[in-house]
Amino acid sequence: NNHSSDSRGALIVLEGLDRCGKTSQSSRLVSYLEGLGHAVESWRFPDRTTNVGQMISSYLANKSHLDDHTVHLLFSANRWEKRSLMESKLKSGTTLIIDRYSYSGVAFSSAKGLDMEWCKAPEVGLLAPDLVLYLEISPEKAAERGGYGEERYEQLEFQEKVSQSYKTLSESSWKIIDATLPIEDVEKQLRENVLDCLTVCQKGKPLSELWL
Ligand code: 2DT
Repeated sequence: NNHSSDSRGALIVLEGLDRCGKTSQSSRLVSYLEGLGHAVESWRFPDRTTNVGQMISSYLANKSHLDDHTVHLLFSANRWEKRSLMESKLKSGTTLIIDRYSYSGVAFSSAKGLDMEWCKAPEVGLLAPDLVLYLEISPEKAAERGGYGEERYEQLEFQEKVSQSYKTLSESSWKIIDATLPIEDVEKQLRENVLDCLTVCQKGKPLSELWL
């Protein structure tokens, strides 16, 4: 491993439908990287701990009602309020594993019928991920896993639309992982892709901004 202090951390994003396994895979990934001696943190969006995040959380719990455009901009603002911390962590060598990012923002809001270009606009200038790992699962299979909660969006018909939006949004650089494989196989593929990405970042790949 190259732990020279001048190499930056990598910005790694996990995306996918609800129940695709993102959250448990991201914590496994963080433990794995820690075990290898990397500086790494696990983040997630929405970050419900901020004031903006609390507004989002109450909306998701159906405790408040907000116009679709308004909540879209809150999700974006929730990323903007973490941007400078994100940049300083990365520059000081910490790798960030992020559970959902701008792609969730655009996929979920456009699934409600908002224009995709309009949805992308407030994300312009946020840091671009070095790697997007998409955990692919059909909405039907995800639903079979059970455990959809009570939150807004956790319904099959809506997840079908989100799945379509992700397809429209997906870029050739995304690593598409079959999320229906056994947990250990998914984990192995994630590890391989992440280690490759860390190498590229350590070699001096510059940080860039959305929307690429
Ligand atoms: P979690 O269940 O992962 O906490 O997500 N969402 C998320 C959006 O609609 N826009 C966004 O920008 C982000 C990051 C996805 C809560 C829900 O919020 C949705 C599921």
